[in-house]
Amino acid sequence: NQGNLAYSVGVTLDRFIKLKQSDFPFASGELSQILRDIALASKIVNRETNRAGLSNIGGAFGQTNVQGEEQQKLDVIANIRFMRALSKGGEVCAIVSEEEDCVIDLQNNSGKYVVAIDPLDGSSNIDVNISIGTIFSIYRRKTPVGSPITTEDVMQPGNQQVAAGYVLYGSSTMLVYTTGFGVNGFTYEASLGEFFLSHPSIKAPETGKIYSINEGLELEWEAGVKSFVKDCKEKKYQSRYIGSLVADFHRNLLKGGIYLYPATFNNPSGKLRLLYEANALAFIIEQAGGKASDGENRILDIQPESLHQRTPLLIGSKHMVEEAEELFRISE
Ligand code: AHM
Ligand code: MG
Repeated sequence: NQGNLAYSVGVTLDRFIKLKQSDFPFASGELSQILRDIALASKIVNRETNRAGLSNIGGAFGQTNVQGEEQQKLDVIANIRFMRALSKGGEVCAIVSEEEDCVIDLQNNSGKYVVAIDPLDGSSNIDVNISIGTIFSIYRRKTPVGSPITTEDVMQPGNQQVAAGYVLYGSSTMLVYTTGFGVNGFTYEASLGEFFLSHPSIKAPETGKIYSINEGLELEWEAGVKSFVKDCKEKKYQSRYIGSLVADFHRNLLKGGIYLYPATFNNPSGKLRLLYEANALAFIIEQAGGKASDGENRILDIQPESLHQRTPLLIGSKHMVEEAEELFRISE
């Protein structure tokens, strides 16, 4: 097993990032530094997550975030940790976060990179010890270094990402990322405080037998979604839905499957956010050989128009996403 071999050889995330820096012809090490900063913050969030039940920091905080959803205290903590990690290094000029209404302009005009992040996704699962995750996208700014940031720097389509990744706080904590040269996964060894390469060159199975969708919304689905899910049932596929995007995505990435959060009658753009949820996972799935679509268009080609824009999302094994798109088309 290639994964175990790499693990026993003991390639740490830091070493791996360093080794891979040569993938970028003019790399100055800044992108690598951002990845290391994110990894460090995720170790702290991992520690807080593991202690959530003990230190009385789980549970509603009595505040709502920008989308009017209940904000858990751990969301706030995770947001603070990642903001701190990203603002201290000097490489980043602006941050978009699920937990922040507006763009965070770090007033650091010499920073080359923009980061979009969902610091802690799947927050309804925090209190019940179910997997949660962090999702991040990194872009190079469009305007010249030294000038103030503009909307153009922040509102880039996903196809402009230079790196993206997620951290899964699950039965093991994992960090999975891509810089556009394949996808690699690292498992956290808590006693050593290090992420080790455990899943080199992840490839998404071209097809699978798992479908993940919130079936409680069936009465709100359009005909195409109904017919795709019916087809999955006729083929006796497995239904698996955690309600944590990172966890559902990660399982389907490794085992083969599809995750759907489609448009519904009440939410014609679905639920998930383009900038800091869909884009990162779309970049990763494509790098692993899979597909991500809004039912019609490639997620990575959608031009964002607002910071917290939502998009329907179909993501996972290539053939399954294509099949869903086809059924959506003919059911219109
Ligand atoms: P959040 O950003 O408020 O945590 O919401 C995003 C989450 C995803 O992790 C998950 O896939 C989805 O919402 C589940 O939504 P639903 O409960 O409607 O099925
Ligand atoms: Mg989220």
